[in-house]
Amino acid sequence: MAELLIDPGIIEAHNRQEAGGLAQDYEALSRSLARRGIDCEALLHKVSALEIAVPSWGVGTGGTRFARFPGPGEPADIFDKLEDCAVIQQLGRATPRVSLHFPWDEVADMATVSARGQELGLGFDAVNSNTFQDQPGQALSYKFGSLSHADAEVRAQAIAHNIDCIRKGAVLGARALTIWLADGSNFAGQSHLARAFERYVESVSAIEAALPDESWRLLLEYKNFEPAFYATVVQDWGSCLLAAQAVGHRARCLVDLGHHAPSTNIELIVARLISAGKLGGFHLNDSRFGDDDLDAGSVDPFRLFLVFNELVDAEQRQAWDEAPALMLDQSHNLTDPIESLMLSADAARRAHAQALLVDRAQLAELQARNDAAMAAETLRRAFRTDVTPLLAEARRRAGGAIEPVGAYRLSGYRKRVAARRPLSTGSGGGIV
Ligand code: RM4
Ligand code: MN
Ligand code: MN
Repeated sequence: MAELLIDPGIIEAHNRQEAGGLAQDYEALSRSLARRGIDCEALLHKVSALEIAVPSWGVGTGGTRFARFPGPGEPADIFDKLEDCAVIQQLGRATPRVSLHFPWDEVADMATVSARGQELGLGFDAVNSNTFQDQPGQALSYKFGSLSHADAEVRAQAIAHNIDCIRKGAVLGARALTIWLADGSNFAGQSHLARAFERYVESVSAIEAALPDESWRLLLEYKNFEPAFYATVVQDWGSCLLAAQAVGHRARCLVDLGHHAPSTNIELIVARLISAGKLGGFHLNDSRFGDDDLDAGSVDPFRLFLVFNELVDAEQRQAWDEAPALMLDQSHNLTDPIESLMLSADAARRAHAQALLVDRAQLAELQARNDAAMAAETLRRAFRTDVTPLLAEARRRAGGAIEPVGAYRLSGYRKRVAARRPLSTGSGGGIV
């Protein structure tokens, strides 16, 4: 039995208040779905099975390049972070695993982290490396790059760090390493565009060779810009796909929703990566301009739905050998991170449920007849369905809160941890 950080009595009291209304709403939704030939209970089971990993770095308060405004009771280390993640899971029941970032989550003995995760009922998802910052005492600087650096010694140092992350991940029971590369240039001519990419692929191949076994995955991120402003080495899904294909079958692409230019058709990229057998995972978040790292579904829920629509379609066509890993990657500058992460997990499940509601047989027919209006309407009809009672009922049955933010506020958790966690400082910019 996992250690529970929120008194179950509080969740029960909260649920008692909400249960009557939920029962009515769930019943009404079941009836209206039945009229469309959809079994609400079957849908609930599918939705309950969707798991999303929480980023360890997401439970701290983020910031912009200009400032950071710390919140009360911020986690000071990975053990505090795990506690916050356990609260998210206890109330929301959609996020049973945590994704760690090194060296941010460094401890002397990784087995202690694994043991604490077990006590809290949490597992571990992909581990993340960090060669976008210099660490105190580091021999060589990453100022001019890491895995693609012109100097072989810097590349060797960055490769060694990634291999060390794999070792740590193995202790935690993780099965993937995610690499996001900040390498790039700010000026035309600063770096040789083709050679930098070749060096990156060579470095990633060396890391791939160090994966413990066949079940491990190497998830490669791409990002259109920032911190490099002229040319980023892995700037888009095309470069990412080329790299993943060159490195081998354990290397896959990871789509971070915030790593595209505004108005990019992300679901089309998702479809292409599925066709190529190279869709490895997601970093879910939302954005209006760049890598804004806002809560998933908070800016454009229709886009999130369209991404999940491709996933459900691929699943039903059996178009992949394995489903992509779903992880959140957000930075919370204004909100309580626990609340934002619970809301984002809910947004992901909502988009998934809506995508499961698409009448695919009808859609295929309409597409074959080139009935653009009704094909679009078929998608929108699914998107417009309010599945809130279904998501709440899934949580309730799993022992979570009908309305997680309400129950969380009732619990006073943030105030409790603020009393014992040291206040963090406000200086410095945020994470990238
Ligand atoms: C990057 C990227 C990575 C994340 C860092 C903190 O923009 O999204 O996934 O590890 O930010
Ligand atoms: Mn990311
Ligand atoms: Mn990012």
